[in-house]
Amino acid sequence: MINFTEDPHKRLNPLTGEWVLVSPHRMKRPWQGKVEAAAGPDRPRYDPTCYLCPGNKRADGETNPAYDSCYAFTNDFAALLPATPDGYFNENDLMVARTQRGTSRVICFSPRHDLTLPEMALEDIEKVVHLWVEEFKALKANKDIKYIQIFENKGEIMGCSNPHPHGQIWALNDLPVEIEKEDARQKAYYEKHGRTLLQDYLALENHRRVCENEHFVALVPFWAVWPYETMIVSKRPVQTIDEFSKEERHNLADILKRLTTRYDNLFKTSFPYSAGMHQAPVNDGPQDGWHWHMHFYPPLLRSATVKKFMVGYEMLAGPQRDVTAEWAAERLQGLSEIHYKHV
Ligand code: H2U
Ligand code: ZN
Repeated sequence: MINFTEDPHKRLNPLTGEWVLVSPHRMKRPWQGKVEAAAGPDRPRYDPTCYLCPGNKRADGETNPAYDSCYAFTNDFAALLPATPDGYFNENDLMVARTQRGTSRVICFSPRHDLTLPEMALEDIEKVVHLWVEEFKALKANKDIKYIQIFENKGEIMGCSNPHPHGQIWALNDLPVEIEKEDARQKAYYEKHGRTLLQDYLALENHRRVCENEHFVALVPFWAVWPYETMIVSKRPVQTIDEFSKEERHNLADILKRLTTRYDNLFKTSFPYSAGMHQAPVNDGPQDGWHWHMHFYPPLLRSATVKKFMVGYEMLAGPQRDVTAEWAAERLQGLSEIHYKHV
């Protein structure tokens, strides 16, 4: 037996096989819980110096079209290049390297410089979902590509270079580290049980659901590391985003808007995070066990300005948290789905 609100314990992340140390008794420390709105100045609808705004020149000299919904282009400073030849290096299994090939796309969510996902109209978020699907399909058509990472890095605190609402897609000929872990765990679970790991987790998880609609659940996973970490999981065990029906895509836009609105309302600030989808590898045979989901990793702890740092024990030994996943879920459950700027 574990007293989850008293006993220090560790929790297993079944998707990665990693553990998080939870120290719930530390929640009894004096708690200020104050809401300091980080006073970011209101941004203009259009910024002539922004390289993502419609009609503006980018750093490499290209000009964005006068786009009026969402817009994708190949990253001018892509981390991966399409023509890198195969290369492998191994010195006594101690110095090992291999070349990586692929591409990187930038996705502008909106022509409006001043918006973010939660502030965008539902039908405009739906257009972003459709664009993700189109991009995914186009990237997958290249048989060299084995994995497609769709993500958003939001907020200065996350090192995001530009406040214009945007995300990225990196596609490459190999499986990244996090995907390798989830790939092995999900496939092993499926082999043993004949159902996906997340299908069975969803069936168990009632406590930590934040919000849901017909096709998706947003929840704080039992094994969350970041204070307000969440996941969006599809109710249907779909492997990749292009398998979603029109109705599911609409529902994905809905759950994205609702979850990110709750996030903004938590500290009455444009809530920073790194978020991204995890989905099955492509062009690499059957992927039974893979279940589409999206992770949100927000760094904020107590207010708009107090950030959690993964340092000390966490850097050297393993992740740790004080507030429990249940506590965080309860706070997120209690928030409005009307954006604080709109009330
Ligand atoms: P992040 O802020 O999430 O890093 O995304 C911005 C990306 O936009 C970044 O990867 C690219 C950067 O390389 N970029 C361009 O492709 N063209 C530009 O003119 C500036 C930035
Ligand atoms: Zn802009």
